[in-house]
Amino acid sequence: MAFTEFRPLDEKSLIEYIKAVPFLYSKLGSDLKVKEVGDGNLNFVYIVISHARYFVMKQALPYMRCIGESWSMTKERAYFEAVALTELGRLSLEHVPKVCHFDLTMSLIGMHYLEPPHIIVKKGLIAGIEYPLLAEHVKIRCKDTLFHIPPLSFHHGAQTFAEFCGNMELCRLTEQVVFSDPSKVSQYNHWTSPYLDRDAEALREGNVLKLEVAELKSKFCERDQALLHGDLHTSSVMVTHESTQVLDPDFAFYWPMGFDIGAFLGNLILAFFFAQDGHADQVNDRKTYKEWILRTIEDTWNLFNKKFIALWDEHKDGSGEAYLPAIYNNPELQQLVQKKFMEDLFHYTLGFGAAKMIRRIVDVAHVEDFESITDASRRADCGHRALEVAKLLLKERRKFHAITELFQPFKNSS
Ligand code: ADP
Ligand code: SR1
Repeated sequence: MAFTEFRPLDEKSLIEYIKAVPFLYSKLGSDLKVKEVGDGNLNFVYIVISHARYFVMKQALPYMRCIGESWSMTKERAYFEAVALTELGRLSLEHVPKVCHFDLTMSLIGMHYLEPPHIIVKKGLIAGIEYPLLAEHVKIRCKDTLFHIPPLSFHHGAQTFAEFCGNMELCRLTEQVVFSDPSKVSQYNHWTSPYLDRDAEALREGNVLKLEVAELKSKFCERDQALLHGDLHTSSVMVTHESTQVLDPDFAFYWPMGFDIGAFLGNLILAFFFAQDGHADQVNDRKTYKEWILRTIEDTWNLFNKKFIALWDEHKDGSGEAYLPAIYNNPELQQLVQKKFMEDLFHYTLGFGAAKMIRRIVDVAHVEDFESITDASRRADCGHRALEVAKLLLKERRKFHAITELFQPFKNSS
């Protein structure tokens, strides 16, 4: 069977495809089993098992998996995911699965299989598993990919930048679902009704909130600061106790860097409320686990902050344009500049994180931590409390100077 035109694959036709592609056939042979395991919002993911090895094939169809054909979406997203996996993998080799095959016509990526016990972080959080190296690894991955921005060091090329400008449809989608849909009536918005009806209405009516969201959205649209993953939530990361792997960067684009760190921290804050309060029972009140989540949130930011400054110091006489040594080579001024830069980044991180929390409670794409709480009133109670915290972060974020200040009230009450 020739695969010269796009066609959606299934478990059977993927085997035909592999047999028809010499590189894959030589690696995997013909005695194959295939299982579709996709659980994300957008794409289809197949685990291919041959006697010799496991492999992953991921196909983008011209619509969104979680909605169906009524929400069409470019299948070219697979191209940007493949380029982003390669580029982000080049910057942070140990934390990204390797791409081994890409077929533009079929919108199909072949990549290394992350073998068990790798598990999606979100599922680990629901199960109450601690990952001692998670904050350290996310810090490494973030500093590897985020430090290389023009003002500080010239590492990303104009060609890569130009390439990602083609990923406009997914940019628009992010602008819509993160920054606009929660503030208005939108076709696919949903929440735990009737419990959260009033909360959803408050989001649509709050002028102060809308002002803050407008500022964040402008910043998001205007600032091409660094190549981001673009969707760095806790379902985009697979972990074991020793390994942390970031996958699924089909939303990759040049955006303000606080959007990636904010997404990760925002999702951990959601887990603090949902996965823990919503899933606690008489056997396990999850108190110790909640403490670990808070520690991971604090460590992720603090370790990243420290490493970022260290890299900046190391490169202060380098090719970065914004802080020329001839002007800023004075330790006191250098410190002031760094403090201002990091504080600004911190405030945007909190703002973006809060916007991401809100959208997961009221827009089209919810999170498993939340959805898996079967009791609606309990789920709504967690959602309500998470929304209150997200709104506070949106409005008051500039008053916080350290991440430890954020969680003081929860440390006393958790
Ligand atoms: P989507 O783009 O639809 O969000 P994901 O990239 O998140 O899809 O993948 C969906 C699921 O497939 C993940 O939750 C994970 O369980 C599995 N998966 C994806 N890539 C790999 C991989 N390289 N190794 C093992 N499992 C994977
Ligand atoms: C309709 S929005 C679908 C969502 O799924 C992806 O994981 C992104 O988070 C996107 O916003």
